[in-house]
Amino acid sequence: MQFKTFFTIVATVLTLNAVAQDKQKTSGNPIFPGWYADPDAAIFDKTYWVYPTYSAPYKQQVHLDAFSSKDLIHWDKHPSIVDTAAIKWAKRAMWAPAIVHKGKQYFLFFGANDVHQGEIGGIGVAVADNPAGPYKDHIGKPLINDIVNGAQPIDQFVFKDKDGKYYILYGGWGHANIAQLNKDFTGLVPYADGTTFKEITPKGFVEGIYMILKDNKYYLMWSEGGWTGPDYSVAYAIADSPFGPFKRIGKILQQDMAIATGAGHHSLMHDKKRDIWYIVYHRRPLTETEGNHREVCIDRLYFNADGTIKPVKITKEGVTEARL
Ligand code: FUB
Repeated sequence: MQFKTFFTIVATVLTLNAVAQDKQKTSGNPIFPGWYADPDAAIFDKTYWVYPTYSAPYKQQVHLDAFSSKDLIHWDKHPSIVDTAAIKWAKRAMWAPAIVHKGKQYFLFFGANDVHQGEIGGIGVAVADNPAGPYKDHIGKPLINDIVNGAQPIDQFVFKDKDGKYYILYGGWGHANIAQLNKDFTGLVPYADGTTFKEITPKGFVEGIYMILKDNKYYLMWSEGGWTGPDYSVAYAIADSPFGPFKRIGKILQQDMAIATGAGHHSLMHDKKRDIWYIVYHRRPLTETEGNHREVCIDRLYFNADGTIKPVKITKEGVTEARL
């Protein structure tokens, strides 16, 4: 064999190897197998965590799983971190968890029972000593049971403000409320005017509320459209206070007919060291039309220089390996 031919073969093999290795170094989408939705993502110590809804018929939604990763590529499943055996009042439809690490404990807020007025259910809170649980019922009853301001008590998000106060933002059926949590998350603290709930519903809001504080601005995000359909999506607003007013700016996440439909109900992770923002969300493969066939995916989220959010490009590749 001529030296030139040998050199070409070696170079080709090395290139193919490099390409293969590069391929391995992206998460791919979905990031873990199975039908899951409404992911709440968090970083605890040097580990990424995702807490999704188990996406199945309501009567089969009697538990929640969690997933963890050290590198965004390999994800470990933590099965049944909480279930209806641990939460006696929850019978079905355990939905959309929201995780909070406070002190030495982890609090997992969730919705249960697809509650309607006069029924038992709504938003509950469970507690554990580590992020993988097992979680126990924190108060033995729903934290928010009633329909207030037309908001179904589901899809909560817990936001820590810069003054250290914790707020619970929540709501389905097109209405969003904000209430202040007490210090040990066993109840709500009325505002100075004597009310406990303030409605903050922005135009287009359906469910799946989320908030971040960035550069002293409050970014409110939410899902629009119907979760079983292709046009489910995420929009946002920016305000100077967690109470708004929230004027809708535009969509940040939606279907891409070349990739997937029904992209919505998201959460964010911020890698502070690298200043990288990740959006974790669910979407439906192009091959599927069944409402519950939803998968958890990850992509990058970017801000413009003026603080607005660029529309997310949803991908098949996901994100690159990143150890914390
Ligand atoms: O997964 C159950 C429900 O679907 C959630 O609570 C909604 O936000 C929608 O994603």
